Amino acid sequence: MTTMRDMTPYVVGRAVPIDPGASGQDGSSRAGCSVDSSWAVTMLRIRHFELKINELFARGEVRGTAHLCVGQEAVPTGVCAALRSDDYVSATHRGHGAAIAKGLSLYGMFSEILGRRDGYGAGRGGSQHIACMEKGFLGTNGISGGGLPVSVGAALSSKRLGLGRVAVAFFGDGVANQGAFHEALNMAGIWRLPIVFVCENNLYAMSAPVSSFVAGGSIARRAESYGMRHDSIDGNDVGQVFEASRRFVDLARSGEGPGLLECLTYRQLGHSKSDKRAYRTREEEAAWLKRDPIARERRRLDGAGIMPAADFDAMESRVVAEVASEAERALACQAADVSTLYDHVVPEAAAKTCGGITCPS
Ligand SMILES: Cc1ncc(C[n+]2csc(CCOP(=O)(O)OP(=O)(O)O)c2C)c(N)n1
Ligand SMILES: [Mg+2]
Repeated sequence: MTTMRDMTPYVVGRAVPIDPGASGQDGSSRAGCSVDSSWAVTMLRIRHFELKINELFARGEVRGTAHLCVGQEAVPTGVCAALRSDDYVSATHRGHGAAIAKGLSLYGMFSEILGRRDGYGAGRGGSQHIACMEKGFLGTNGISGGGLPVSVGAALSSKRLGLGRVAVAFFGDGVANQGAFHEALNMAGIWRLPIVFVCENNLYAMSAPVSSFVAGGSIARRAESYGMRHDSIDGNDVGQVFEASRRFVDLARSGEGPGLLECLTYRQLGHSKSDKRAYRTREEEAAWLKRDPIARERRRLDGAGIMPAADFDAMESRVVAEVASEAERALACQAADVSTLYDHVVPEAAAKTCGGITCPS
């Protein structure tokens, strides 16, 4: 009998792009590297936003749950740096980083997660329902895989209306076996849509290691079945993520069809708030901490003579102060108005007695 341990190990190497001419660059190239510290600032803002949410959660200020992307910051940062501001992004349940990288404000995000009126959904949606159409941010999503068809629709509208916009769909490794994933890739493939599917492969779906649930040993290579280019890269190297994203986004925008980019990364904290992380070892965690994307960018900026480490640390302190002050502002904001709970959900006439539930007025 085959046990989980006997299974083919997950391929953590580079997959072969289907169209080497179009996307066969060496991803380790630093040619497109940020010459300033803008990627570092974005990653620091994501990191300290998430740590603040963690703190607010412990203080009982955040209702429900929260899924934090500490350790994965290079993926949304590098991908969104390759996008135009009017491009579309759909994110996952672990989507705060994507929202920040797409330009949403820390204040609006804190307010939403804290259930305040100034939140992106007036405080009604929380962590899993943060969206901002003006920024092309189609939403975080509590349904695993729920964002993929949404981004396919956005890409279809862009193509049909000739808008020239590209859609990105972030998804976790745990989504690669879902019907929505295969349907979305198939539609994008047959219609040659301007979309890039970005897998944030953090090696686990809750407690399940990716090697135990991906038949065939590679998520990236599944793209071949749908006739699209793919690549598998180091998702903790923001420069590499940017380079690969730029290639895929540019090809999609110029009518060359969709692609799947798999970014290998690691979530440093638990899946959500009550996770003791019994399914992985402290040694494995320590090894990945050494590959922390922010520490790596700090070393790169220092080594390249762009920003000395001391200046980086001062910049980080400024980000910490900014995050703290935005959180305080959001805490001071009025709580969501419960009587508006059904706004935008059901027609106004039915709102007050939706499904027999009386909406408090
Ligand atoms: C359709 C659906 N099935 C199951 C869940 C429960 N669930 C929430 S997160 C998660 C695991 C997701 O793993 P992955 O896609 O790898 O993302 P990660 O949490 O690692 O970022 C599951 C199964 C869900 N939210 N939606
Ligand atoms: Mg995962």
